[in-house]
Amino acid sequence: MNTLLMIKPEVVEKGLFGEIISIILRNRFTVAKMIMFTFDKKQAERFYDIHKEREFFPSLIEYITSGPVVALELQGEDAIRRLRDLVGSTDPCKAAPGTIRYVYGSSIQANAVHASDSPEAAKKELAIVFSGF
Ligand code: 3AN
Repeated sequence: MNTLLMIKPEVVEKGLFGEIISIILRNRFTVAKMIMFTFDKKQAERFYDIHKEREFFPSLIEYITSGPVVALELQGEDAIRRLRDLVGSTDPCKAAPGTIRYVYGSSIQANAVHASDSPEAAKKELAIVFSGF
């Protein structure tokens, strides 16, 4: 099952998305699709709908629509689990050294990247991001 990696706006703005793509490629993932785009509000609300009752939801939507993201559909052996391991904990302060969020994350919200956490999430998120491609 393929998975989604999304490089978040603050990393794209700093011009660091190439470093993250290099890490991905060096860890034996294959890029099936890649796109740079800016979420509109409706698309972001659908993407993060499981969090819609959380107090941080409005702030999360504002942040994720604040600038372009780079999204990659990745394939590879055990891709969903391996990518989550490589990405690290949601909170960069708790992420293990060597993980992407340990190196590039700034806060629990601006945590550098998103990675699908289950086959169902991957299917839904890939459909939202790559609809029409
Ligand atoms: P993950 O991205 O590790 O799967 P989720 O699904 O719990 O983590 O959270 C989705 C996104 O919501 C996070 N990447 C982060 O940007 C934001 N988020 C999660 N928890 C918080 C929080 N306590 N405060 C602010 N933003 C949060």
